[in-house]
Amino acid sequence: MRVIATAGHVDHGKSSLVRALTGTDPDRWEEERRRGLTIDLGFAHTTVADAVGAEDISFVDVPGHVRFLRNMLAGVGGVDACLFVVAASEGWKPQSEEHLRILELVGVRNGVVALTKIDVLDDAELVELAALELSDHLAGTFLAEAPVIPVAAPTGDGVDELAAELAALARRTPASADRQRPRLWVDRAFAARGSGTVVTGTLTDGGLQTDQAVLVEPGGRPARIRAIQCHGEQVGSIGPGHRVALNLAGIDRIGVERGHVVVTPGRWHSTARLDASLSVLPTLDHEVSRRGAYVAYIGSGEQVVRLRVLGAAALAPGATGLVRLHLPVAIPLLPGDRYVLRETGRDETVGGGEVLDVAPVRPASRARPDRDVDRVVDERGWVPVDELELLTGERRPATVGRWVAAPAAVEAVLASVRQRIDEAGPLGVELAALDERQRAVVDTLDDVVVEATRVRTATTDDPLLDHPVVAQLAAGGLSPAPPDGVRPAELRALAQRGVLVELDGLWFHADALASAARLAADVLAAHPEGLTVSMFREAAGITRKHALPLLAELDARGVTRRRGDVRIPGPRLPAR
Ligand SMILES: Nc1nc2c(ncn2[C@@H]2O[C@H](COP(=O)(O)OP(=O)(O)OP(=O)(O)O)[C@@H](O)[C@H]2O)c(=O)[nH]1
Ligand SMILES: [Mg+2]
Repeated sequence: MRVIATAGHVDHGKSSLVRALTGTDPDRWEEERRRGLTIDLGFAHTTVADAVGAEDISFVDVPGHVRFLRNMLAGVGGVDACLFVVAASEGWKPQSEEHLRILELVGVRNGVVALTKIDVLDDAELVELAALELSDHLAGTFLAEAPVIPVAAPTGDGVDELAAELAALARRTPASADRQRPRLWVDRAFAARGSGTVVTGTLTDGGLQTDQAVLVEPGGRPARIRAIQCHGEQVGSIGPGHRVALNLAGIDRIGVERGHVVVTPGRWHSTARLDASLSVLPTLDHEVSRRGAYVAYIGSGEQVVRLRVLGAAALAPGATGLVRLHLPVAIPLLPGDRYVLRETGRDETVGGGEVLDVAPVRPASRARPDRDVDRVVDERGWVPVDELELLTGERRPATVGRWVAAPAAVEAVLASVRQRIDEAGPLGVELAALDERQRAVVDTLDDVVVEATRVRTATTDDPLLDHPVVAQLAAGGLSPAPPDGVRPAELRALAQRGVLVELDGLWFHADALASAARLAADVLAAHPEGLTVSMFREAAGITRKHALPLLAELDARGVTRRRGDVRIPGPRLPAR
């Protein structure tokens, strides 16, 4: 399935072609049919075929009249390709030019051209001439190499050839990718018969299914998908790249309108401030600065924006530069989304571009946005993996802990940790005294030793660490025999290194405390009412002699807390 928008000057025969190809009149409104004019978007679908095979296509039929340009802009947001229409009898007209520019600005890269009304000319040479003139206008644009099909809607001449070219177009146009982050720009919203709200739009970037929880932006309004229709048929689920109607439960029709967006929770970053590129149309007769009343067309929406040119005061016609846009509401966007900028005072299309940063951190005076994910990481220093995906659309493996971190930012934290460890000497630093980022970089240091709850500099030649008493106490677990064959000074030094612990005159390996803490957590999970000494003794298989000092130490370390005869979880109780 590919979604194809029509485009071209008013009255050049767009809707007639859609009707000839699909059997459906895209002009839905009585007023449109009476006036013979498309006012709002129309929709139709069909299967077209050529010698290679059949393809399903959906049309979004747009109005050509300049007064309804905003409807045209709402229609071309999520489409895959275009059917560009020029009447041979009329030639190139203002909205031929403007629609072509807009299609380029919104990123459409594939299309077929229909040279319509050849029956009016009724002269092969004149048609040939019209085709030549047309190719001059298309030169240098994305339609330069597109097939041009002469057609006459009333006689049906050329319609089969056009259908075949549309099949080939559908095949060479890449399908909307499934990125597991569905987004549907609403182009129509109405109340369903019975109950609920129905929205329609072109679904991109991911699939949806019935009963799924969704958000309607702006405002993050929760709703549930009650039913999905694709081309009038009820379906349980639908993939990206389709024209879709959603029946939404839990949200009032009032307040849902064209330009709103349906997304899934947690998969999109909504923003009211963004950095973007701006290519100014070469035909504009003035430069673009922050002065002006601007409207940005993004997706199916129309946003009044404030604009600031970055790194310059103004952009000249034909130039491409950087801008910061401020929107009145936050909408779910990603770098790579396209927009068209219009100036409402002069009622002209100014240009358009690509979203580069959906959450700029630098002030406008220093911002130099681009699509580079490394730039986002550098500017932020530390970015959680999930957040980076929301900001850039790209999922990268974590470089440290749960973060993608900039090398310079990691260096800074490394330096601070190293200094703390060095200053602490052989005793080392309590891990709990470090923050989450510092703990994450400790794991990347190869010349430190993490022992139980402490980290210290690795002393490469430290014969004491090989002392048999260490292994002897480790083997003793929670009830080790008293150390023998070791001098008190050696025991003290090992205690300083955090290898051994002395509690009430009893010696333990430092790991014994970690196991005691885990044991306490296990017993507490089974006995939330509290841990008694005898419970702990039985679980550990030890006597009071060892149990009492171990429990007292757990209290002291905040693993447990004493409340009368029992102990309850403390802030440092290990997670199970
Ligand atoms: N003779 C002739 N008339 C055509 C042809 N195509 C369309 N028409 C007529 O031209 C008029 C406009 O056609 P539409 O299909 O409504 O044109 P449109 O491009 O959709 O117009 P808008 O949507 O308002 O921009 C209608 O009266 C059509 O019957 C054609 O190939 N030959
Ligand atoms: Mg029309």
